[in-house]
Formats: sequence, structure tokens, C-alpha cells
Amino acid sequence: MKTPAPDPRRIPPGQQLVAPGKWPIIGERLPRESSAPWSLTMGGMTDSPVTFSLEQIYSWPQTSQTLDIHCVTRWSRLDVTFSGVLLADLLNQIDFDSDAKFVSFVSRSNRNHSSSLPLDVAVAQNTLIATHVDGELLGTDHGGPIRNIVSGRYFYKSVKWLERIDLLAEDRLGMWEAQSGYHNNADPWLEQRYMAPQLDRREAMALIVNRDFSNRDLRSIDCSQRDLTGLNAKNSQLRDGNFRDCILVNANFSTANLSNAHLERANLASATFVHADLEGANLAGANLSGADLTGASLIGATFVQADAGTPILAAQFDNTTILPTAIRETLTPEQRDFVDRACPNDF
Ligand SMILES: Nc1nc2c(c(=O)[nH]1)N[C@H]1C(S)=C(S)[C@@H](COP(=O)(O)O)O[C@H]1N2
Ligand SMILES: [Mo]
Repeated sequence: MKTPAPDPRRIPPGQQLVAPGKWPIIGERLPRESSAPWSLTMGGMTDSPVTFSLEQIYSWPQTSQTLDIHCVTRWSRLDVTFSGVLLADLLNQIDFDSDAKFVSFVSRSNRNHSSSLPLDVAVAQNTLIATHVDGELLGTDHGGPIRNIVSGRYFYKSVKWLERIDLLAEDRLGMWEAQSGYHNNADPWLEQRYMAPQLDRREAMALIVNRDFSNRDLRSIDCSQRDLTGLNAKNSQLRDGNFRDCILVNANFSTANLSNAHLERANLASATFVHADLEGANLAGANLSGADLTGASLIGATFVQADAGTPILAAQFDNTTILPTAIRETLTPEQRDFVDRACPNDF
């Protein structure tokens, strides 16, 4: 049975729906190993840090919220019901300094992952300290037993395995915001995916001329329409990069991060993407003859694009393109249908 298509006005620009029942795992996959019981500490500008046990959190009045998940890597999942305790209710239980203007959500993870929001935004968006999803306990893979959930923001503002909330006078940028240039406001309706690029123009030009990007952080670099045949981009950081209409024949992007990169109409014949991160990348109209996508991550990626009023832009493959089945399964249904028809071999 086919479920009716959702109202397109519910899908922010540049997002695609995942298959029904699918919920990708993005970023860290496990919390830090610890034998300590789970708890939530409220710290920063509090009289003294206050720690609540998981049992206390379960025992408080519960709030349910049905919302839409929008990941910055371009996949969305509609109508997910989270329940738990409202951040606002939690704040009412503690004494904190009125100079606190920001909240930082900190994870019990190996890299102490975090994300932050202005306090007034966090409260206005009804931030939830969630312990349940769709009536079940939140599983470890999706941040259980506790994660914060922020509606109306890209999902990176919702931190998995939450163990600490710090109240701060000044903002403390979260991990993705500080290290990967993710936008600090993260409004999906305004497509606030990335901050302005930091890259120096002349430095970028020198790298383009030498065709060597290996091991460099060049996020948001603009290479559109250039001839970069044979580019060595091994292990480079190219998030949000612009490679539209580029010649990238024989380019090597092994283990590179091309998350959300624009590769529309690029000539990628015989290019290598082994273990590259192409989450949310746009490959519509790209030539992928002989390209090797073994081990690449393609959650949220686009191979075919049919925008109203423009001709369909479709990637091309040949029988030497390597695009394994396990990777196809992570695509959205429309993208997968297209790839299965257009790309003959899945090896
Ligand atoms: N601790 C932690 N929280 C995190 C992340 C992470 O890497 N570590 N990734 C963020 C990002 S980018 C997204 S899209 C969501 C993914 O949540 P999911 O794996 O449950 O889909 O978690 C967010 N919270
Ligand atoms: Mo994300």
C-alpha cells in the first residue's frame, strides 16, 4: 500500500525524505564507555552544579512532541514523537545566574561532543530532554538514554547521550559548529547549513593550480568549472565545496570529506571515492563512468534532480562504475530507484 505523499511545504529547501521506517545514524555511533549510572548535570552559572538521576527524570511530568527531523546532510524524517522533560521545566527546578544567556549541551562521548543555543531560543523552540521516541525508550544508537531534541533546527543541535547542560554568559561553539563550519543558527527553512568560508583566495588558487588538495582543510572551496584532471584530494576536507561543472577525470578523493559538496555536471570519470564521505553531496548530471564508490557514505546524496521548470539532471554510469548494494540501500527511495535503473553493476 502506498502512503500519501506528505505536503511538500513541510520539507525545507534541499531536503529529501528517507524511506518510511528508516532513520540513519549520523556522527558518533556509541557513547563513551563508563560504568557510572546515567545522569544529567546542570552546570555553568548555577549556584553549584546539580545532578539529576535518570530515575528522577523519568519521574517528572512528561511532555510529548511530534516533530520533523532535518539533517544538514539533506535527509528528513517526518512525524517523530519524542517525549521527556521540557528544558524550561528543568530550568525551573534550579537556581542560576540571570546573566546566563546560552546553553551548551554536552555528550557523554569520547570527544565530549556538544552543541549550543541561545537560552531564549532553546526555550522558545520547546527543547526537550528526551528519553522516549515513538513510545519506546530511546535506543543507544540514537542517543539513549537521554538526548536533547530541538525542533526547528538542523538535527546537529540535538545531542546524543546528553550528560551535562552548561548555562553560560558567552556562547561556546559546539563541535560541528567550531570544527566543520556548521552554521550556529541551523534553521533548515533558511538553509543555514554552513558559515561563510574562511579560506584565503590566493592560497586556494595555488592549490588549484598544483592540483594537490591532499590532507588539507579546504571546506567551502570554490572550484567550479575548473580543469582538475588527476586531482589528488586524498583525505582532504571538502565539505560544502563547489565542484559544479569541473573536470575531475581520474581524481582521487579516497577518504575525503565531500559532505554536502556540489558536484553537479562534474566529469568524474574513473575518479576514486573509496571510503569518502559524500553525505548530502549533489552528483546530479555527473559522469561517474568507471568511478569507484567502494565504502563511500552516500546518505542524503543526490544522483538525479527534477526541479520544476528545468530539464532532469541525471548522473551517468557505465558497467565499470562501482556502487555496492549496501550503499544504495542508504539512499532515499527516489534516488535509489534511479541508481538501480541507471547503474548496471553493483559488484
Ligand atoms: N554525541 C553526538 N551527538 C550528535 C552527533 C554526534 O556525532 N555525537 N551528531 C549530530 C548530527 S550531525 C545529527 S544529524 C544527529 C544524528 O542523530 P541520529 O544518529 O540519531 O540520527 O545527531 C547529532 N548529535
Ligand atoms: Mo547531521
